[in-house]
Amino acid sequence: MSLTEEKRKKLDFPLYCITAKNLSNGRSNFEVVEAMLKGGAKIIQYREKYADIRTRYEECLKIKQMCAEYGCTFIINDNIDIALLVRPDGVHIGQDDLPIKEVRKLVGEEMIIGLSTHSPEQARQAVADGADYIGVGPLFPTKTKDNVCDPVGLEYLEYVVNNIDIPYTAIGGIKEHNMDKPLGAGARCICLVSDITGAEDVKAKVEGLLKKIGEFGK
Ligand code: TZP
Ligand code: MG
Repeated sequence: MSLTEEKRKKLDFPLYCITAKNLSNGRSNFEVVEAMLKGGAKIIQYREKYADIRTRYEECLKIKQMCAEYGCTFIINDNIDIALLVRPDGVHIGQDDLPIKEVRKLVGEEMIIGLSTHSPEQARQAVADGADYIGVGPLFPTKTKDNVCDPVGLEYLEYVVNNIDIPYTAIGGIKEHNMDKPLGAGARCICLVSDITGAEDVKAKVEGLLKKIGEFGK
C-alpha cells in the first residue's frame, strides 16, 4: 500500500493551512507562509487559483524551501506538472481532476496524494483508489472556493471519523469561533483558510489556534 508510516507522520498534525493570495489583505504568499511557519504550522498547501503557471511554479520552488527549513509538510494544489518539477511532499486534487490512479502513475509511490471528498461514497472510493488523505467538506458555507458544492454538514465528518482509516482534514467555513464543532465531532485535523490568511497577525493566529486545539476537550 502506498500510505506508509512516513506519509502518516507527515500528515499527523491537527491544523492544515492553505494559501489564498486573494484573501491575504494584500500580503504576498511568501509573507503569509513565513508567518504560518513561525506560528508553528506543520502542513501547508499552496493553492493559487489566480496566478499564471510560471508564477505558481516559482512560488512553489521557494515555498518548498521555506517549508523544508521548518520541517513542514508541503503540498501543491491542482498542478501535477508543477509537482513533478518541484517535488513537494504531496499534491491535492479534486473530484473533477485527473483520476487518482492516473495521478499516482505520474507522481510515483512516495508522493502524498490528497483528494477532496464530499460524501461517504467518495471517501470509500478515495481509499480504494489509493488516496493518502482526504479533505472532508465543505462543512459550512464558504466564499473561499468557487463552484463549491453545498455544505455537507457534520454528519459526513462523523462518518469519516468513525469509518475511514486514512488521514483527513475537515474543511470549509471553519473559523476560530466555530471550530469546536468539527473538533467536537472528533476531527483530528481541521483546515481554516480565510480565517488564517486574512488574520491581521497570521503568526499569532496560528499560534492561538494550535493552543486552542491542544486544549480542546481537556
Ligand atoms: N475546499 C473545500 S472548502 C474550501 C476548499 C479549498 C475553502 C475553505 O476555505 P475557508 O475560508 O476556510 O472557508
Ligand atoms: Mg483542484
